[in-house]
Amino acid sequence: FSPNKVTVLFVLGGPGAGKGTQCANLVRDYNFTHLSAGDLLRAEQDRKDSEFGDLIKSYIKDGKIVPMEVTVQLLENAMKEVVEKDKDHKGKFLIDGFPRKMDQALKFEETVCPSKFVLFYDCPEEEMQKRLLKRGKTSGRSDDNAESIKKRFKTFVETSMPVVDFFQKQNRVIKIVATKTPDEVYKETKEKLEQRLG
Ligand code: UP5
Ligand code: MG
Repeated sequence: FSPNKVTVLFVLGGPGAGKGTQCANLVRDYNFTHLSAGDLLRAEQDRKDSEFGDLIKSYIKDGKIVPMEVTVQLLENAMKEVVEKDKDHKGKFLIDGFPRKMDQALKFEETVCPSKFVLFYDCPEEEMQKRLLKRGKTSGRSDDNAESIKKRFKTFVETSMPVVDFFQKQNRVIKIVATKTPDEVYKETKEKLEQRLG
């Protein structure tokens, strides 16, 4: 993927910060293709002949980061598939929930494509926990329970925040308050995004 031809935005934020919710809005209004690393991993985990199924299952339940080779490959394949299927694709991608470890960030930007910038949804743990426990009643996600949520938060603080800080030092982060209503969060997203995209 040539950086002149594609626009990749990373979408980061703690578990339950609202990444997926806001990506859906951006897809509707800006014609991005949304790729959630977590969704791709869950799909791979459920694929019958996947050699990584069991590994992914245990990493997700423990809130740990699946070895980067797996995730980077899934993302790259998904991007290629989209572009091959749609000859008019403008190359606009939202990469949601990735990169959440430094090695992934470096690997992706080196071997796939650099991102233009990062949308970072900032939300306190208390609020994220409330949302995830509520969703857990119906989501069927193996990691939407108190024990896994605690582990996801720990991984986020120790492993994923350093990635946000890394991009922040390069002035590539758009930080958005994620505690308000989804509509209000989206309003701030739009305003800041348009400022940045010019
Ligand atoms: N909600 C959303 N916005 C709200 C708002 N403003 N006010 C009130 N409620 C709001 O939202 C979560 C819930 O909150 C929903 O019920 C929503 O209605 C409500 P959502 O938009 O789904 O938030 P999101 O940030 O997308 O939360 P998600 O649970 O998807 O975050 P995670 O980052 O934990 O999950 P992800 O799927 O990205 O990753 C899961 C696991 O996969 C990781 O823990 C890890 O084990 C693995 N993984 C890797 O190993 N490598 C990767 O690169 C990526 C993932
Ligand atoms: Mg999500």
